[in-house]
Amino acid sequence: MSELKNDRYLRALLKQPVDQTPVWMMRQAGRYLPEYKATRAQAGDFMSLCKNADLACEVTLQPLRRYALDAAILFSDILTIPDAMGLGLYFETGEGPKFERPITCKADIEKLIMPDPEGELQYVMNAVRTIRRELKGEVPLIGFSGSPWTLATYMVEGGSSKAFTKIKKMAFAEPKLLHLLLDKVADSVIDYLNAQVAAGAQSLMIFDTWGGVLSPRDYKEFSLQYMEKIVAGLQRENDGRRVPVTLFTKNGGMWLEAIAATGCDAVGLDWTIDIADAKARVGDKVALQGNMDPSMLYASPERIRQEVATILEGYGHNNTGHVFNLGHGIHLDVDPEHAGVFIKAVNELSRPYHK
Ligand code: 1CP
Repeated sequence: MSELKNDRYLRALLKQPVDQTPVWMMRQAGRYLPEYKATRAQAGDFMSLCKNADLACEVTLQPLRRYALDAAILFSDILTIPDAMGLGLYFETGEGPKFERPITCKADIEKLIMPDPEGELQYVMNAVRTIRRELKGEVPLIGFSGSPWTLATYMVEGGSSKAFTKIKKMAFAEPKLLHLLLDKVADSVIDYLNAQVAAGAQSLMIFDTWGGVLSPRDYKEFSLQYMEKIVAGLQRENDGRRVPVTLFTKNGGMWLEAIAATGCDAVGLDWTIDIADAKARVGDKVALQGNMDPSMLYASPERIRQEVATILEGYGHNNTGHVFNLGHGIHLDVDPEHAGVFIKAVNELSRPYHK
C-alpha cells in the first residue's frame, strides 16, 4: 500500500514527535456542509448514502477538500451492526434513528444474527476500500464502531433516549440478560473492526456516547469491561504499522485512569474536563484527543482562536500525544467558515509547541 503523505495523526496517537498538532472533527462529514446535503439528496436517504460506496467516499472526502484536516473518518454509522443483527434500522424525517424490532426479552437476544463483515456488512467494507483508494495516501483513514453499551441503548430503547429507562431496567432487574446482549455485541464489534482494518482502516475509534449516563460501578460493569474486551481482540498492526485505538466515553472524564488502563492508545475527551488536568492524570500512558466544546464554533473567529490557544497551552509543550478535536460532533447549524477558522487556528497556533 502507498506511503502516507501526512501521518501526523497516527504519530501523535502513538506519542511520536510531530511538527504541528493534528486535527479532525467528530462528524466532520454532515449536514453543516451544503455539499453533503446535495450528495445525500442524490442518494435518497441516509442509509442509501451509507450503502453506496462511491457516494459514501464522496462525503468522506468533502470536508478534506475544504479544510487542512489530518484524518478522514469512514462515512457510516454506529447503528450498522444492530441493523445487520436483524433489528431493522430506519430513519423518520426530522427524527433520530429507530428500530423496527427492539430487544425486549431473552429470545430476542438469542435470535440475533452474528453479522459477517463481508456479508451483511460488506457495504461498509466496500466503502472503506473505496475511500482508501481515493485518499491516495493523503491522510489516514479512521474506522469506527459504537461501544457495546452505546449500541445496546439503541437496541433496547428502540432508538434515541433521554432517560434510558428500558436499558437501565434490564441492567438492574435482569443483569444477566444485558450481559448476554453486550457480549454478543462485543464479539460482532471485534469482527467488524478487524474487517475494517483488513479493508484499509489505519486507526480505530470506539464511540461510547452514552457510557456517561452510568454510575462509576455500572460504567465499569456494563460499558468499560466490554470496550476492554474489544481492545484485546483487535488487530493492532497492518501493513507493518500499528493501528492505534481511541476510546471515547462522552462524560467519562471521571474515569480517565480506568479508560487509559484498557490497553487503548488514546482517550477521547469531551469539553467537561480541563485538558491540563486530564494530561496530569494519564501522564504518558495514552494520547489525548479533544477537547473543544462544539458550540464554541458559534462564537466569533477571535473567540474560536482564543479557545484553541487555551487548549493548546493546557496540553502544553510536551509536544506529542495530542490530537485536537471537538469534544463531540459538530452541530448541524454551524457556519462552515467557522469550522475553517478552527482548523486553521490549530494548524497555525500549534507549531510553536512542537519546536
Ligand atoms: O444526513 C442525516 O440526516 C443523517 C445524520 C447522520 C450522520 C451524518 C447519522 C444518523 N449518522 C451520521 C454519520 C456518522 N455517525 C458518522 C460518520 C462520520 C462523519 O459524519 O464524518 C459517525 C462517526 C457517526 C457515529 C454515531 N452515530 C454516533 C457516535 C458519535 C456521536 O456523535 O456521539 C452515534 C451516537 C450515532 C447514532 C446516530 N446516527 C445518526 C444520528 C442522528 C445519530 C444520533 C442519534 C442520537 O442522538 O441518539
